Amino acid sequence: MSADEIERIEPDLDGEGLCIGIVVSRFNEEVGEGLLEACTAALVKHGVHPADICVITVPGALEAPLALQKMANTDHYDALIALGAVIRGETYHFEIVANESASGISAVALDSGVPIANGILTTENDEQALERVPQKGADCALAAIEMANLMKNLDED
Ligand code: INI
Repeated sequence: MSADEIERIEPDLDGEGLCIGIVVSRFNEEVGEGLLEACTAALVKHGVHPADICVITVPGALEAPLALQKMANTDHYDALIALGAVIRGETYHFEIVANESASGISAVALDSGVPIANGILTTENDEQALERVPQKGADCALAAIEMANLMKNLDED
């Protein structure tokens, strides 16, 4: 067997025709809105039509999994994105919020089969969160597009 017989599916970052749902936590609103701006700019830059993007907001990161589950179950979205921030600060239940929201988001993706890019930052303070906003927002857009195209590609086989 020669190496060129091995099938390899390359990342496809063309967002044309994809429907993307975004859930934003309002708990740390400045961070959430910054992530949303960076994320939607990257989605559009990669070909996603603005009319194919739906944004909803939830009070906090703990509410994100249920909203994502509802969106996933519509069968309308090719990928979903969760945005927000869990900031340690003075919050004694930081670990609970951070861990439960992350595991809830993973569970929704695995149960529904709809890919979810997790852009819920977990940081020590506001400064760290704001610093990560532009990169994380754009990274989530690309992860959502790549995974949506990968799922479509694997479904075709
Ligand atoms: N929600 C967040 O999105 N980020 C946080 O930092 C946070 N802290 O620190 O508590 C937070 N808590 C709220 C939580 O997500 C729920 O909205 C709340 O418990 C009501 O269910």
